[in-house]
Amino acid sequence: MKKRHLLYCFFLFLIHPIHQTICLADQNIVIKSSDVHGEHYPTVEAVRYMGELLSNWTNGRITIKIFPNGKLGSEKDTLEQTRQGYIEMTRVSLGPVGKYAQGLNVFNLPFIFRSIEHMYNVVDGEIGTTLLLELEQAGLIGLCFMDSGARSFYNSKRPISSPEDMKGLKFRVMNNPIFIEMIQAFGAKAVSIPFSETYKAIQSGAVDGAENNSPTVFTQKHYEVTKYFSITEHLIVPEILVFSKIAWDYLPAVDKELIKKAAIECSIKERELWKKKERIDLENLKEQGFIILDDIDKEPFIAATQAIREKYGAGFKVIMNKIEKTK
Ligand code: BDP
Repeated sequence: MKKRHLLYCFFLFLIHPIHQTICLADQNIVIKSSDVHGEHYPTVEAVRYMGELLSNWTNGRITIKIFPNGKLGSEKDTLEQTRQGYIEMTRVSLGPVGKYAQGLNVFNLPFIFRSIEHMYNVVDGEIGTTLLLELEQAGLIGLCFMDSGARSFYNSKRPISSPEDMKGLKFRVMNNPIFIEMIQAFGAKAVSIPFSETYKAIQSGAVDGAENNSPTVFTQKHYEVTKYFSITEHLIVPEILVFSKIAWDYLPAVDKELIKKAAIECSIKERELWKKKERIDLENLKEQGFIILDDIDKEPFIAATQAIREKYGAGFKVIMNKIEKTK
């Protein structure tokens, strides 16, 4: 019985994809990496650049194979696949990562960051670096943060200038209870729907709108099924690149260092690309006749979400204070 069990384990080891990628391929390492965005989105371009760097530095020994457009599934799914070692890497929003790391989850709180610069200073500084380590107990290695701008509401029904305008509307959010509670705090309804199903959900009337940044609204063509974009900037949720801990533990120290170094270059590249894309896509949306309200008074939105920051920040007072004090 014991022997049979051992044989079975050995069989599982042989068929495990990590073993095939990292051990059997003659030292060649192919990092499979997933993204829900398309080929030319800043996050995808930046990970492609990371792959080019790794390949150049190692004479083609380490490469990245990107699966864009959500080919490997939703962010919730690819995070699980990464945790279990079926893929080596995934680029996701920090939103769905929140459930694996409660400290890191404070970055998902509405109005936690005062500006994009504030977010950069927090995530690139001691707080971000320390909190990334929290992911290890969930089977993930946090490699770097990228820019995703700020998220704002768009919908098919009416212009929104205050939380009152949101009453009775239903919005799609990412997979994290914080976002559901946030919408409820504004007096509206929320439902978590995978990214790839958002267009259809709005089109069919299952929801009235969603919230995101202009590059996403433009590239996913959500402007075709909505009309009003209110620049509330209620969330500044960074993107994150995570590696599978199972795969990571197979790697020699020298390769881990190369991957970490390339990930830093990747995040620098993404931030450059992002700035341009954000500006261009806001213009693109205007050209499509999208109605953009950019003179919103944010105070009522900030006040309505105070209880959520208190609730989720309760166990993390030191972090919350440090974030506030960061310039
Ligand atoms: C986009 C993020 C992407 C998320 C998506 C969403 O880049 O990672 O999946 O929002 O709302 O801004 O699900």
